[in-house]
Amino acid sequence: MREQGSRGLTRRRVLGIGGALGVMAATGLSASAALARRPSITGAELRSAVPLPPPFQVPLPIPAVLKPVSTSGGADRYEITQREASAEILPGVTTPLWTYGGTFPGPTIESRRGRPVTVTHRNELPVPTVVHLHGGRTPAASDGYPTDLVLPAGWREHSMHMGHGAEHGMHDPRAVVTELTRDYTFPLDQRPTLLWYHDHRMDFTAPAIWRGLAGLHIIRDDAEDALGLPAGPRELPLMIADRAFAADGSLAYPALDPTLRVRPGVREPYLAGVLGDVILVNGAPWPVHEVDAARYRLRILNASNARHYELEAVTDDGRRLDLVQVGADQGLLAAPVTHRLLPMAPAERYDVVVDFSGVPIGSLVRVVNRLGSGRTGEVMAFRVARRASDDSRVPSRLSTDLPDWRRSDAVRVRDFSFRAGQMHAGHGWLIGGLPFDPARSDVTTRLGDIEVWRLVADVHHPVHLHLAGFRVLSRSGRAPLAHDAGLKDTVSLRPGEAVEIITRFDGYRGRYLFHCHNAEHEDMGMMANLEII
Ligand SMILES: [Cu+2]
Repeated sequence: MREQGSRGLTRRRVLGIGGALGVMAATGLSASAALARRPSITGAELRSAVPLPPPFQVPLPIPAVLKPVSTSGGADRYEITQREASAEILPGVTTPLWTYGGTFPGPTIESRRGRPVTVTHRNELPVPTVVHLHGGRTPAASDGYPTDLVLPAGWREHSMHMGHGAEHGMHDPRAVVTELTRDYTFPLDQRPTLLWYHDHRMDFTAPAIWRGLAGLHIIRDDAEDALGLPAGPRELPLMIADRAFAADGSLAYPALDPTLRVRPGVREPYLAGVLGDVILVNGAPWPVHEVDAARYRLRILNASNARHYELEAVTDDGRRLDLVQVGADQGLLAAPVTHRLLPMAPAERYDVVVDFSGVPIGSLVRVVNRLGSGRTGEVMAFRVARRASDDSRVPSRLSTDLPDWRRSDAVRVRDFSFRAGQMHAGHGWLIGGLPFDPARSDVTTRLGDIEVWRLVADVHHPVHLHLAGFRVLSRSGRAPLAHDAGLKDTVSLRPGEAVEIITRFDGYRGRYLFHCHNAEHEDMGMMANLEII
């Protein structure tokens, strides 16, 4: 059955979604907002209980690049300890975090295409963890399947003592569980791009990322280096994430079990997603960064659990600067695409060049979020500090290796709905009417097969495939949007929309996942197995 697009959505059909409307009512959206063609927000916002700083005062931090512990044998080895740490995120406020290596974001790993990397993660946190390299073309054993837990010291004894050894995620016979450490090996035989690593533990991904378990991983190659894009201090990674702060300075999160040990889930008003009222970039609230009047390459990641953004770069005199997109989730576009407004769903990345050369010295360029209101309408600012020479360029041809799969290449077409529904007698988010079950095969495909998938949404769902990049073929029967260009690994399904994607399941055999990257939806069932044989 071909699903109707948003424009064909009748009132009767919208009401038929039922469960989703219940969720929206519970999250405080009015019925008219729920019935609107494009509700701009999926989720409910937490309010911080500490004073928030004025915008554009805190300098933009750049996450440190991690040094390998060894580079011998044609591979780089890294070590990261997952541990509790504190940071002063808001000026004068101490915030306890769960971190990779003591910082939020975690350290950035910089790699060359095709040069393998092994990261030894050591879990010194109080709960099990799982590391997933988002966007990585990674063998299944290192892809961070949600039940492939790394247990902290003493966890088994504690679980038996507490009598919940058979808790969620512990009854998957295929799970490969390790104690204290695990080596994750990434061949990185893939197009250069900005990846990110984050926690992916069964049932508890959303609160773990919220507490700080996220970092960047950049892959480069000679061809990209030769393009002449802005580089060095004029290439900036920007990890955007919203958070909220409790009165004691900790990160507020409406977990049913604040220890994140036993009972998953969030309190009812937040079932559609948890939003914060503070916008962090690289872990700093509404930061400011001093720039030359020159071109900059901004490598933007939306690392928020549930918040969508529509970004604009606005000058003091109200001009909107061009956002020249050179890359998508999975690397360089064929040719630049110029935007004024950049919609970003959770987990999407955009690689854009912004030219500050026409901006008066001493003035600000604010990055604003058109989907926000009040404080969430601001993201960060650039202060144009000085004139400077600029030998960077944006070539009209960026890459020639994008896959050009055609509909007629596909050996099969699959349909998946992403909708609210019932799970364990409570609220869930379902794919094809089912909540996630590690023991169930949802998709089995052969290595090398090309498939077309039709994805249909009730509310916003950013859908992510592990292992395979894909291209967007259509949105509700129409041509893709300008920002769908290139090779993606996460596509934003908008409310009521049907999106077709095409991909080739290439790389490795094994058990992978596809899921919604609204992290709360993901924890409430919206994942499915992808078995490549
Ligand atoms: Cu979702």
